[in-house]
Amino acid sequence: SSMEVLATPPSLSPPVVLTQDELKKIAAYKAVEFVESGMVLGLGTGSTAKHAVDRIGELLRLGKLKNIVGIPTSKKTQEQALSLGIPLSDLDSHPTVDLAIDGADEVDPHLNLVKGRGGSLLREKMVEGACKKFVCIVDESKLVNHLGGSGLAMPVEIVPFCWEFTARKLQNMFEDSGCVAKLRNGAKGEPFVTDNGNYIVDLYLQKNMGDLRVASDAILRIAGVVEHGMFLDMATTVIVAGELGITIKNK
Ligand code: ABF
Repeated sequence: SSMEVLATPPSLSPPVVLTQDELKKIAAYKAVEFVESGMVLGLGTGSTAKHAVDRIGELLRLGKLKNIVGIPTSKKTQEQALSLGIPLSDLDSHPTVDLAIDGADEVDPHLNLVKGRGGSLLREKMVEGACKKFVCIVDESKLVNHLGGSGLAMPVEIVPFCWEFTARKLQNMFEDSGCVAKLRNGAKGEPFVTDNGNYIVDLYLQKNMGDLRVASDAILRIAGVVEHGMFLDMATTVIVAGELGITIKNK
């Protein structure tokens, strides 16, 4: 007897389930379609942005992109870009950036972001604040209704000097939201140190912090605070990769 091979009707074929990393890569590759030769590019940090930087390196190597100048948002991305042969510069030499591509930890319906769980929020905010276009790339798990309401951290970069004093001020400022401020630790339990030699305090909130602009201004008025991870009104486009496809949201 011979074996009969039956073609499975498409409607009965099992759904292809993409991993979170595959979704990140899909969003990243889509964003790189916005890159043109000659651009000054902000290069993001994190596992999603890493795919975009890899892709930019690949297109340069293939000669499909030319004359790119990359502005990295962290030492880690700087190393990655150097290993890919992407020419690099900085904001001192290139104060205007054409396009930045970077990930996020949370995205709200107004395209406001929480960033900084990867620890690079200060350089990201400087570079992305200098961009004509900032394309944020995420998988659908990053979508939230309210920033900081997901029980996850709202990161704040602070100077190491008397960090407990600054952390306490932050916690007290948001006590109505049930805020607990925790110093972020590195792999060996020592304080995590940012690329800029600072510490990070993660704010864990039980309720969202109300008006984000008011919260942002209040945090920045504390003297020991360097910057926080709320990126309000900065993303011009958010590319979301989900199981059902890609969604592009524009400001
Ligand atoms: C950077 O990387 C950070 O702003 C953010 O904290 C993080 C997101 O990482 P991933 O893409 O790995 O989720 O974009």
